[in-house]
Amino acid sequence: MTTFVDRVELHAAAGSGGHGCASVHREKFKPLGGPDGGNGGRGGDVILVVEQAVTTLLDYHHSPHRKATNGQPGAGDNRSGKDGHDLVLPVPDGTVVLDRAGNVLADLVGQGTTFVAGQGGRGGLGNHALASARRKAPGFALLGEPGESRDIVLELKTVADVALVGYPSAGKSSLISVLSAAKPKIADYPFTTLVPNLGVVTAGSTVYTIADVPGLIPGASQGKGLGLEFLRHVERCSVLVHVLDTATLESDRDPLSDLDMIEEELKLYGGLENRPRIVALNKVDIPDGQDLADMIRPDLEARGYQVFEVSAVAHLGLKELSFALAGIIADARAAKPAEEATRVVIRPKAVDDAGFTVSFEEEEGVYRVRGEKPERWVRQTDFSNDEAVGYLADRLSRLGVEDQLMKAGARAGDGVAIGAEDNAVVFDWEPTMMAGAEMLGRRGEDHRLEAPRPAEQKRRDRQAERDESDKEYDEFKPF
Ligand SMILES: Nc1nc2c(ncn2[C@@H]2O[C@H](COP(=O)(O)OP(=O)(O)OP(=O)(O)O)[C@@H](O)[C@H]2O)c(=O)[nH]1
Ligand SMILES: [Mg+2]
Repeated sequence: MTTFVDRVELHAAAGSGGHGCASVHREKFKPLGGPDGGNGGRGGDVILVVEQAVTTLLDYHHSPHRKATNGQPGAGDNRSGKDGHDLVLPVPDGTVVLDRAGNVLADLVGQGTTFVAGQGGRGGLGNHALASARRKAPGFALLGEPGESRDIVLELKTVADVALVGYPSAGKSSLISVLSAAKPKIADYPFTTLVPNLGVVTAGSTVYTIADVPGLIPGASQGKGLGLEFLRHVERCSVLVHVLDTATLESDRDPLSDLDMIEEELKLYGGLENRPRIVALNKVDIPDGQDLADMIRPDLEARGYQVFEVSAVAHLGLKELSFALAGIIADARAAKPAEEATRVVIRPKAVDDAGFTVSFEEEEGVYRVRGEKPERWVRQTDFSNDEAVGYLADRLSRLGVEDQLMKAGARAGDGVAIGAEDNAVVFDWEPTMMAGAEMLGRRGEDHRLEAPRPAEQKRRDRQAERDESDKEYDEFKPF
Protein backbone atom coordinates (compact mmCIF):
# COMPACT_ATOMS: atom_id res chain seq x y z
CA MET A 1 0.00 0.00 0.00
CA THR A 2 1.30 3.46 -0.80
CA THR A 3 1.46 5.69 2.23
CA PHE A 4 -1.16 8.37 2.37
CA VAL A 5 -0.19 11.52 4.21
CA ASP A 6 -2.81 14.22 4.65
CA ARG A 7 -1.22 16.54 7.19
CA VAL A 8 2.33 17.85 7.25
CA GLU A 9 4.32 20.71 8.66
CA LEU A 10 6.35 22.57 6.10
CA HIS A 11 9.19 24.97 6.74
CA ALA A 12 9.35 27.29 3.78
CA ALA A 13 12.33 29.61 3.47
CA ALA A 14 12.36 32.04 0.60
CA GLY A 15 15.67 33.23 -0.85
CA SER A 16 17.33 36.39 0.40
CA GLY A 17 17.97 39.32 -1.87
CA GLY A 18 21.52 39.93 -3.03
CA HIS A 19 23.33 42.95 -1.66
CA GLY A 20 23.77 46.00 -3.81
CA CYS A 21 27.31 46.88 -4.83
CA ALA A 22 29.20 50.08 -4.08
CA SER A 23 31.78 50.61 -6.79
CA VAL A 24 33.42 53.45 -8.65
CA HIS A 25 33.96 53.36 -12.39
CA ARG A 26 37.60 53.47 -13.37
CA GLU A 27 39.28 54.12 -16.68
CA LYS A 28 42.90 54.72 -17.46
CA PHE A 29 42.96 58.52 -17.29
CA LYS A 30 39.67 58.87 -15.43
CA PRO A 31 40.10 57.24 -12.03
CA LEU A 32 36.82 58.57 -10.57
CA GLY A 33 34.25 57.94 -13.27
CA GLY A 34 31.15 57.89 -11.07
CA PRO A 35 29.33 55.18 -9.16
CA ASP A 36 28.75 51.99 -11.12
CA GLY A 37 27.70 49.42 -8.48
CA GLY A 38 24.85 47.19 -9.69
CA ASN A 39 21.75 46.06 -7.81
CA GLY A 40 21.42 42.75 -6.02
CA GLY A 41 19.01 40.16 -7.44
CA ARG A 42 15.69 39.18 -5.85
CA GLY A 43 15.51 36.08 -3.68
CA GLY A 44 13.32 33.27 -5.00
CA ASP A 45 9.79 32.76 -3.64
CA VAL A 46 8.45 29.51 -2.26
CA ILE A 47 5.21 28.89 -4.14
CA LEU A 48 2.60 26.18 -3.62
CA VAL A 49 0.74 25.17 -6.78
CA VAL A 50 -2.17 22.76 -7.08
CA GLU A 51 -1.20 19.91 -9.34
CA GLN A 52 -4.00 17.48 -10.10
CA ALA A 53 -1.61 14.59 -10.57
CA VAL A 54 -0.35 14.92 -7.00
CA THR A 55 -2.53 13.07 -4.53
CA THR A 56 -0.66 13.08 -1.24
CA LEU A 57 1.57 15.33 0.82
CA LEU A 58 4.02 12.50 1.25
CA ASP A 59 6.97 14.38 -0.28
CA TYR A 60 6.75 17.07 2.36
CA HIS A 61 6.46 14.50 5.11
CA HIS A 62 9.83 13.13 4.02
CA SER A 63 11.54 16.47 3.46
CA PRO A 64 9.73 19.28 5.23
CA HIS A 65 12.46 21.91 4.87
CA ARG A 66 12.28 23.73 1.55
CA LYS A 67 14.37 26.69 0.52
CA ALA A 68 14.41 28.85 -2.57
CA THR A 69 17.72 30.21 -3.83
CA ASN A 70 19.17 33.59 -2.93
CA GLY A 71 19.59 36.50 -5.29
CA GLN A 72 23.16 37.22 -6.37
CA PRO A 73 24.91 40.39 -5.27
CA GLY A 74 25.35 43.22 -7.71
CA ALA A 75 28.79 43.94 -9.17
CA GLY A 76 30.78 46.82 -10.57
CA ASP A 77 30.26 48.07 -14.11
CA ASN A 78 26.53 48.22 -13.34
CA ARG A 79 26.10 44.49 -13.39
CA SER A 80 22.93 43.37 -11.60
CA GLY A 81 22.97 40.18 -9.57
CA LYS A 82 20.88 37.31 -10.90
CA ASP A 83 17.50 36.71 -9.28
CA GLY A 84 17.12 33.59 -7.18
CA HIS A 85 14.95 30.81 -8.61
CA ASP A 86 11.42 30.45 -7.30
CA LEU A 87 10.82 27.11 -5.66
CA VAL A 88 7.54 25.67 -6.94
CA LEU A 89 6.02 22.98 -4.73
CA PRO A 90 3.20 20.92 -6.22
CA VAL A 91 0.37 20.10 -3.80
CA PRO A 92 -2.82 18.07 -4.22
CA ASP A 93 -6.13 19.67 -5.13
CA GLY A 94 -7.88 20.63 -1.93
CA THR A 95 -4.83 21.45 0.17
CA VAL A 96 -5.54 23.82 3.02
CA VAL A 97 -2.69 26.04 4.24
CA LEU A 98 -2.71 26.93 7.93
CA ASP A 99 -0.35 28.72 10.25
CA ARG A 100 0.86 26.92 13.34
CA ALA A 101 -1.91 28.44 15.43
CA GLY A 102 -4.45 26.81 13.12
CA ASN A 103 -5.59 29.90 11.22
CA VAL A 104 -6.46 29.20 7.60
CA LEU A 105 -4.15 31.13 5.28
CA ALA A 106 -5.39 29.68 2.02
CA ASP A 107 -7.67 27.05 0.64
CA LEU A 108 -6.19 25.75 -2.59
CA VAL A 109 -8.83 24.32 -4.88
CA GLY A 110 -8.50 23.92 -8.63
CA GLN A 111 -5.60 23.06 -10.90
CA GLY A 112 -2.99 25.81 -10.93
CA THR A 113 -4.20 27.66 -7.85
CA THR A 114 -1.13 29.17 -6.22
CA PHE A 115 -0.13 30.48 -2.84
CA VAL A 116 3.11 32.23 -2.01
CA ALA A 117 4.28 30.49 1.13
CA GLY A 118 7.42 32.60 1.42
CA GLN A 119 8.25 35.84 -0.29
CA GLY A 120 11.78 36.27 -1.58
CA GLY A 121 13.79 39.20 -0.22
CA ARG A 122 14.35 42.21 -2.42
CA GLY A 123 17.81 42.84 -3.72
CA GLY A 124 19.66 45.88 -2.42
CA LEU A 125 20.21 48.86 -4.69
CA GLY A 126 23.74 49.46 -5.85
CA ASN A 127 25.35 52.85 -5.54
CA HIS A 128 24.63 53.62 -9.17
CA ALA A 129 20.88 53.46 -8.52
CA LEU A 130 21.30 55.43 -5.31
CA ALA A 131 23.10 58.30 -7.00
CA SER A 132 21.15 61.48 -7.58
CA ALA A 133 21.72 65.12 -8.34
CA ARG A 134 22.35 65.75 -4.66
CA ARG A 135 24.25 62.59 -3.92
CA LYS A 136 26.54 62.14 -6.85
CA ALA A 137 28.87 59.52 -5.47
CA PRO A 138 27.31 57.38 -2.76
CA GLY A 139 29.99 55.37 -1.02
CA PHE A 140 27.52 52.72 0.06
CA ALA A 141 24.88 50.35 -1.27
CA LEU A 142 21.76 48.81 0.25
CA LEU A 143 21.74 45.32 1.68
CA GLY A 144 19.52 42.63 0.22
CA GLU A 145 16.58 41.75 2.45
CA PRO A 146 16.35 38.34 4.07
CA GLY A 147 13.77 36.04 2.49
CA GLU A 148 10.58 35.30 4.39
CA SER A 149 10.80 32.18 6.46
CA ARG A 150 7.58 30.54 7.58
CA ASP A 151 6.36 27.41 9.26
CA ILE A 152 3.06 26.34 7.82
CA VAL A 153 0.79 23.32 8.07
CA LEU A 154 -0.61 21.68 4.96
CA GLU A 155 -3.78 19.68 5.32
CA LEU A 156 -5.42 17.76 2.55
CA LYS A 157 -9.17 17.85 2.19
CA THR A 158 -9.99 15.64 -0.74
CA VAL A 159 -12.10 17.35 -3.34
CA ALA A 160 -14.94 14.97 -4.19
CA ASP A 161 -18.51 15.71 -5.19
CA VAL A 162 -19.92 12.65 -3.47
CA ALA A 163 -18.85 11.13 -0.18
CA LEU A 164 -19.85 7.65 0.89
CA VAL A 165 -20.20 7.11 4.62
CA GLY A 166 -21.21 4.04 6.57
CA TYR A 167 -20.19 1.18 8.82
CA PRO A 168 -17.15 -0.90 7.98
CA SER A 169 -17.98 -3.55 5.37
CA ALA A 170 -21.22 -1.82 4.29
CA GLY A 171 -19.83 -1.93 0.76
CA LYS A 172 -18.60 1.63 0.21
CA SER A 173 -15.43 0.68 -1.60
CA SER A 174 -17.35 -1.95 -3.59
CA LEU A 175 -19.73 0.76 -4.79
CA ILE A 176 -16.85 2.99 -5.90
CA SER A 177 -15.37 0.06 -7.79
CA VAL A 178 -18.56 -0.50 -9.81
CA LEU A 179 -19.58 3.14 -10.27
CA SER A 180 -16.13 4.26 -11.45
CA ALA A 181 -12.97 2.84 -12.93
CA ALA A 182 -11.20 3.02 -9.57
CA LYS A 183 -10.13 -0.27 -8.04
CA PRO A 184 -9.97 0.18 -4.29
CA LYS A 185 -9.23 -2.67 -1.95
CA ILE A 186 -12.34 -4.67 -1.00
CA ALA A 187 -12.53 -7.37 1.66
CA ASP A 188 -14.94 -8.93 4.10
CA TYR A 189 -13.19 -7.69 7.23
CA PRO A 190 -13.82 -4.28 8.81
CA PHE A 191 -11.48 -1.36 8.15
CA THR A 192 -10.31 -2.57 4.79
CA THR A 193 -10.17 1.05 3.73
CA LEU A 194 -7.55 2.97 5.69
CA VAL A 195 -7.40 6.08 3.56
CA PRO A 196 -10.01 7.67 1.29
CA ASN A 197 -10.47 6.23 -2.19
CA LEU A 198 -11.37 8.47 -5.08
CA GLY A 199 -13.16 7.55 -8.33
CA VAL A 200 -14.53 9.44 -11.32
CA VAL A 201 -18.12 8.73 -12.40
CA THR A 202 -19.72 9.60 -15.72
CA ALA A 203 -23.51 9.75 -15.71
CA GLY A 204 -24.94 11.15 -18.94
CA SER A 205 -23.24 14.48 -19.50
CA THR A 206 -22.24 14.95 -15.87
CA VAL A 207 -18.82 13.90 -14.68
CA TYR A 208 -18.22 13.89 -10.96
CA THR A 209 -15.90 12.45 -8.34
CA ILE A 210 -16.85 10.06 -5.60
CA ALA A 211 -14.89 9.23 -2.47
CA ASP A 212 -15.31 6.91 0.48
CA VAL A 213 -13.82 7.31 3.91
CA PRO A 214 -12.80 4.59 6.35
CA GLY A 215 -15.83 3.03 8.02
CA LEU A 216 -17.32 4.61 11.12
CA ILE A 217 -18.30 2.77 14.30
CA PRO A 218 -20.06 3.96 17.46
CA GLY A 219 -17.71 6.18 19.44
CA ALA A 220 -15.73 7.26 16.38
CA SER A 221 -15.83 10.79 17.76
CA GLN A 222 -13.87 9.54 20.77
CA GLY A 223 -11.34 7.98 18.47
CA LYS A 224 -12.83 4.48 18.25
CA GLY A 225 -11.94 2.59 15.11
CA LEU A 226 -10.13 4.98 12.83
CA GLY A 227 -11.95 7.89 14.42
CA LEU A 228 -13.47 10.87 12.72
CA GLU A 229 -10.19 12.22 11.45
CA PHE A 230 -10.97 11.23 7.90
CA LEU A 231 -14.26 13.09 7.85
CA ARG A 232 -12.17 16.11 6.91
CA HIS A 233 -12.18 14.60 3.46
CA VAL A 234 -15.97 14.69 3.14
CA GLU A 235 -16.18 18.35 4.13
CA ARG A 236 -16.05 19.57 0.55
CA CYS A 237 -18.59 17.16 -0.93
CA SER A 238 -21.90 18.32 -2.35
CA VAL A 239 -23.81 15.24 -1.26
CA LEU A 240 -23.41 12.50 1.33
CA VAL A 241 -24.51 8.95 0.61
CA HIS A 242 -25.37 6.74 3.56
CA VAL A 243 -24.35 3.26 2.50
CA LEU A 244 -26.42 0.89 4.63
CA ASP A 245 -25.81 -2.83 4.81
CA THR A 246 -29.12 -4.72 4.47
CA ALA A 247 -27.45 -8.09 4.98
CA THR A 248 -25.27 -7.62 8.01
CA LEU A 249 -24.67 -10.72 10.07
CA GLU A 250 -24.30 -8.80 13.30
CA SER A 251 -27.47 -9.40 15.30
CA ASP A 252 -27.44 -6.07 17.13
CA ARG A 253 -27.43 -4.03 13.94
CA ASP A 254 -30.03 -3.03 11.36
CA PRO A 255 -29.95 -0.32 8.68
CA LEU A 256 -32.09 2.14 10.65
CA SER A 257 -30.00 2.09 13.81
CA ASP A 258 -26.83 2.12 11.66
CA LEU A 259 -28.12 5.29 10.07
CA ASP A 260 -28.84 6.87 13.46
CA MET A 261 -25.38 6.00 14.68
CA ILE A 262 -23.65 7.50 11.63
CA GLU A 263 -25.78 10.64 11.84
CA GLU A 264 -24.87 10.98 15.50
CA GLU A 265 -21.15 10.79 14.73
CA LEU A 266 -21.51 13.26 11.86
CA LYS A 267 -23.25 15.62 14.23
CA LEU A 268 -20.42 15.34 16.74
CA TYR A 269 -17.95 16.06 13.98
CA GLY A 270 -20.00 19.10 12.96
CA GLY A 271 -20.27 21.30 9.93
CA LEU A 272 -22.10 18.85 7.68
CA GLU A 273 -25.66 19.62 8.84
CA ASN A 274 -26.78 21.32 5.65
CA ARG A 275 -25.29 18.81 3.22
CA PRO A 276 -27.92 16.90 1.22
CA ARG A 277 -27.99 13.18 2.00
CA ILE A 278 -29.41 10.17 0.26
CA VAL A 279 -29.57 6.52 1.27
CA ALA A 280 -28.19 3.55 -0.65
CA LEU A 281 -29.46 0.22 0.69
CA ASN A 282 -26.69 -2.13 -0.39
CA LYS A 283 -26.50 -5.92 -0.84
CA VAL A 284 -30.09 -6.40 -2.06
CA ASP A 285 -28.82 -9.31 -4.19
CA ILE A 286 -29.13 -11.31 -0.98
CA PRO A 287 -32.81 -12.31 -0.53
CA ASP A 288 -32.95 -11.37 3.15
CA GLY A 289 -31.40 -8.06 2.24
CA GLN A 290 -34.11 -7.33 -0.32
CA ASP A 291 -36.82 -8.21 2.23
CA LEU A 292 -35.30 -5.90 4.82
CA ALA A 293 -34.98 -3.12 2.23
CA ASP A 294 -38.67 -3.42 1.34
CA MET A 295 -39.54 -3.28 5.01
CA ILE A 296 -37.60 -0.17 5.97
CA ARG A 297 -37.99 1.88 2.81
CA PRO A 298 -41.22 3.61 4.01
CA ASP A 299 -39.51 4.56 7.28
CA LEU A 300 -36.56 6.11 5.51
CA GLU A 301 -38.78 7.97 3.06
CA ALA A 302 -40.86 9.26 5.96
CA ARG A 303 -37.65 10.72 7.37
CA GLY A 304 -37.18 12.58 4.10
CA TYR A 305 -34.46 10.46 2.48
CA GLN A 306 -34.42 9.55 -1.16
CA VAL A 307 -33.79 5.78 -1.11
CA PHE A 308 -31.94 3.62 -3.64
CA GLU A 309 -31.72 -0.15 -3.51
CA VAL A 310 -28.43 -1.32 -4.95
CA SER A 311 -26.08 -4.24 -5.16
CA ALA A 312 -22.43 -3.66 -5.83
CA VAL A 313 -21.92 -7.34 -6.44
CA ALA A 314 -24.89 -8.00 -8.75
CA HIS A 315 -24.74 -4.51 -10.32
CA LEU A 316 -28.31 -3.66 -9.38
CA GLY A 317 -29.72 -0.13 -9.18
CA LEU A 318 -26.40 1.48 -10.00
CA LYS A 319 -27.62 3.53 -12.94
CA GLU A 320 -30.46 5.04 -10.92
CA LEU A 321 -28.09 5.92 -8.09
CA SER A 322 -25.43 7.47 -10.29
CA PHE A 323 -27.94 9.56 -12.25
CA ALA A 324 -29.65 10.78 -9.09
CA LEU A 325 -26.24 11.86 -7.76
CA ALA A 326 -25.44 13.57 -11.06
CA GLY A 327 -28.67 15.57 -10.75
CA ILE A 328 -27.88 16.75 -7.23
CA ILE A 329 -24.34 17.69 -8.22
CA ALA A 330 -25.43 19.57 -11.33
CA ASP A 331 -27.80 21.61 -9.14
CA ALA A 332 -25.10 22.25 -6.56
CA ARG A 333 -22.65 23.37 -9.22
CA ALA A 334 -25.19 25.71 -10.76
CA ALA A 335 -25.92 27.25 -7.36
CA LYS A 336 -22.28 27.75 -6.45
CA PRO A 337 -20.70 31.05 -7.50
CA ALA A 338 -17.73 30.48 -9.77
CA GLU A 339 -15.22 32.46 -7.72
CA GLU A 340 -15.71 30.17 -4.78
CA ALA A 341 -13.69 27.60 -6.67
CA THR A 342 -10.42 29.32 -5.89
CA ARG A 343 -10.66 30.94 -2.53
CA VAL A 344 -7.37 32.33 -1.37
CA VAL A 345 -7.38 33.99 1.99
CA ILE A 346 -4.95 36.87 2.12
CA ARG A 347 -3.16 37.40 5.38
CA PRO A 348 -4.15 40.64 7.03
CA LYS A 349 -1.23 43.05 7.18
CA ALA A 350 -0.25 44.16 10.66
CA VAL A 351 0.60 47.69 9.68
CA ASP A 352 -0.65 49.91 6.92
CA ASP A 353 1.92 49.86 4.12
CA ALA A 354 2.12 53.63 3.72
CA GLY A 355 2.25 54.54 7.36
CA PHE A 356 4.10 53.92 10.57
CA THR A 357 3.37 54.22 14.27
CA VAL A 358 5.40 55.61 17.12
CA SER A 359 4.63 54.53 20.65
CA PHE A 360 6.39 54.80 23.96
CA GLU A 361 6.92 51.56 25.83
CA GLU A 362 7.13 52.18 29.55
CA GLU A 363 8.55 48.81 30.44
CA GLU A 364 11.58 49.02 28.25
CA GLY A 365 11.71 52.79 28.22
CA VAL A 366 12.03 52.97 24.45
CA TYR A 367 10.10 54.61 21.67
CA ARG A 368 9.07 51.92 19.23
CA VAL A 369 8.63 52.65 15.54
CA ARG A 370 6.58 50.13 13.55
CA GLY A 371 5.84 50.32 9.86
CA GLU A 372 6.69 48.45 6.73
CA LYS A 373 8.93 51.13 5.26
CA PRO A 374 11.01 52.03 8.31
CA GLU A 375 11.49 48.35 9.12
CA ARG A 376 12.51 47.52 5.58
CA TRP A 377 14.91 50.44 5.43
CA VAL A 378 16.59 49.23 8.60
CA ARG A 379 17.04 45.77 7.10
CA GLN A 380 18.61 47.34 4.03
CA THR A 381 21.16 49.29 6.01
CA ASP A 382 24.78 48.31 6.39
CA PHE A 383 25.40 49.65 9.88
CA SER A 384 29.16 49.40 9.48
CA ASN A 385 29.03 52.17 6.90
CA ASP A 386 28.46 55.68 8.27
CA GLU A 387 27.18 56.97 4.99
CA ALA A 388 24.62 54.18 4.81
CA VAL A 389 23.50 54.98 8.35
CA GLY A 390 23.21 58.64 7.40
CA TYR A 391 21.12 57.70 4.38
CA LEU A 392 18.80 55.75 6.66
CA ALA A 393 18.51 58.75 8.96
CA ASP A 394 17.60 60.95 6.00
CA ARG A 395 14.96 58.50 4.82
CA LEU A 396 13.41 58.25 8.27
CA SER A 397 13.33 61.96 8.76
CA ARG A 398 11.75 62.54 5.34
CA LEU A 399 9.03 60.01 6.12
CA GLY A 400 8.25 62.09 9.22
CA VAL A 401 9.54 59.64 11.82
CA GLU A 402 11.60 62.40 13.43
CA ASP A 403 8.60 64.67 13.77
CA GLN A 404 6.47 61.93 15.25
CA LEU A 405 9.18 61.02 17.76
CA MET A 406 9.37 64.63 18.76
CA LYS A 407 5.59 64.81 19.15
CA ALA A 408 5.63 61.62 21.21
CA GLY A 409 8.01 63.37 23.61
CA ALA A 410 11.31 61.79 22.62
CA ARG A 411 14.43 63.74 23.52
CA ALA A 412 18.03 63.46 22.49
CA GLY A 413 19.59 60.35 23.96
CA ASP A 414 16.30 58.44 24.34
CA GLY A 415 16.22 54.88 23.07
CA VAL A 416 14.42 54.32 19.79
CA ALA A 417 13.63 50.82 18.52
CA ILE A 418 12.59 50.19 14.94
CA GLY A 419 10.82 46.90 14.39
CA ALA A 420 9.08 44.18 16.42
CA GLU A 421 10.19 43.29 19.95
CA ASP A 422 12.17 40.25 18.92
CA ASN A 423 13.68 41.80 15.84
CA ALA A 424 14.37 45.48 16.31
CA VAL A 425 17.28 47.79 15.77
CA VAL A 426 17.73 49.98 18.83
CA PHE A 427 19.74 53.20 18.89
CA ASP A 428 20.05 56.42 20.85
CA TRP A 429 18.15 59.16 19.21
CA GLU A 430 20.16 62.14 18.04
CA PRO A 431 17.70 64.54 16.48
CA THR A 432 20.27 67.26 15.94
CA MET A 433 22.41 64.95 13.91
CA MET A 434 19.55 64.16 11.59
CA ALA A 435 18.17 67.66 11.33
CA GLY A 436 21.61 69.22 11.14
CA ALA A 437 22.75 66.90 8.41
CA GLU A 438 21.18 69.11 5.84
CA MET A 439 23.00 72.24 6.99
CA LEU A 440 26.36 70.59 7.23
CA GLY A 441 26.15 69.33 3.71
CA ARG A 442 24.31 66.48 2.14
CA ARG A 443 25.73 63.05 2.06
CA GLY A 444 27.69 62.09 -1.00
CA GLU A 445 28.57 65.68 -1.69
CA ASP A 446 31.90 67.34 -1.18
CA HIS A 447 31.88 71.10 -0.63
CA ARG A 448 35.52 71.35 -1.53
CA LEU A 449 34.78 70.36 -5.09
CA GLU A 450 31.67 72.36 -5.71
CA ALA A 451 31.17 76.07 -5.92
CA PRO A 452 28.24 77.51 -3.93
CA ARG A 453 25.03 77.41 -5.92
CA PRO A 454 22.58 80.17 -6.53
CA ALA A 455 19.41 80.04 -4.45
CA GLU A 456 17.28 78.90 -7.38
CA GLN A 457 19.47 75.89 -7.96
CA LYS A 458 19.19 75.02 -4.30
CA ARG A 459 15.42 75.12 -4.41
CA ARG A 460 15.37 72.87 -7.44
CA ASP A 461 17.75 70.44 -5.85
CA ARG A 462 15.68 70.24 -2.73
CA GLN A 463 12.65 69.46 -4.86
CA ALA A 464 14.61 66.76 -6.66
CA GLU A 465 15.58 65.25 -3.38
CA ARG A 466 12.00 65.23 -2.18
CA ASP A 467 10.87 63.60 -5.41
CA GLU A 468 13.49 60.98 -4.96
CA SER A 469 12.36 60.18 -1.48
CA ASP A 470 8.81 59.63 -2.76
CA LYS A 471 10.08 57.24 -5.32
CA GLU A 472 9.79 53.83 -3.78
CA TYR A 473 12.17 51.00 -4.17
CA ASP A 474 9.85 49.10 -6.48
CA GLU A 475 10.54 51.48 -9.29
CA PHE A 476 14.05 50.19 -9.54
CA LYS A 477 13.84 47.04 -11.57
CA PRO A 478 17.14 45.23 -11.65
CA PHE A 479 16.86 44.74 -15.40
N1 LIG B 1 -23.50 -9.83 -1.41
C1 LIG B 1 -22.97 -8.63 -1.48
N2 LIG B 1 -21.79 -8.39 -0.89
C2 LIG B 1 -21.28 -7.16 -1.00
C3 LIG B 1 -21.92 -6.13 -1.71
N3 LIG B 1 -21.16 -5.03 -1.64
C4 LIG B 1 -20.06 -5.35 -0.90
N4 LIG B 1 -20.13 -6.62 -0.52
C5 LIG B 1 -19.13 -7.34 0.29
O1 LIG B 1 -19.01 -6.71 1.55
C6 LIG B 1 -17.65 -6.77 2.00
C7 LIG B 1 -17.15 -5.42 2.39
O2 LIG B 1 -17.10 -4.62 1.21
P1 LIG B 1 -16.22 -3.29 1.12
O3 LIG B 1 -16.55 -2.63 -0.15
O4 LIG B 1 -14.80 -3.61 1.40
O5 LIG B 1 -16.84 -2.49 2.34
P2 LIG B 1 -16.43 -1.07 2.89
O6 LIG B 1 -17.67 -0.36 3.26
O7 LIG B 1 -15.55 -0.37 1.95
O8 LIG B 1 -15.65 -1.45 4.21
P3 LIG B 1 -14.48 -0.74 5.01
O9 LIG B 1 -13.49 -0.26 4.00
O10 LIG B 1 -13.93 -1.73 5.90
O11 LIG B 1 -15.12 0.42 5.75
C8 LIG B 1 -16.86 -7.42 0.89
O12 LIG B 1 -16.68 -8.78 1.18
C9 LIG B 1 -17.76 -7.26 -0.33
O13 LIG B 1 -17.57 -8.28 -1.28
C10 LIG B 1 -23.19 -6.44 -2.35
O14 LIG B 1 -23.83 -5.61 -2.98
N5 LIG B 1 -23.65 -7.69 -2.19
MG1 LIG C 1 -13.68 0.20 2.08
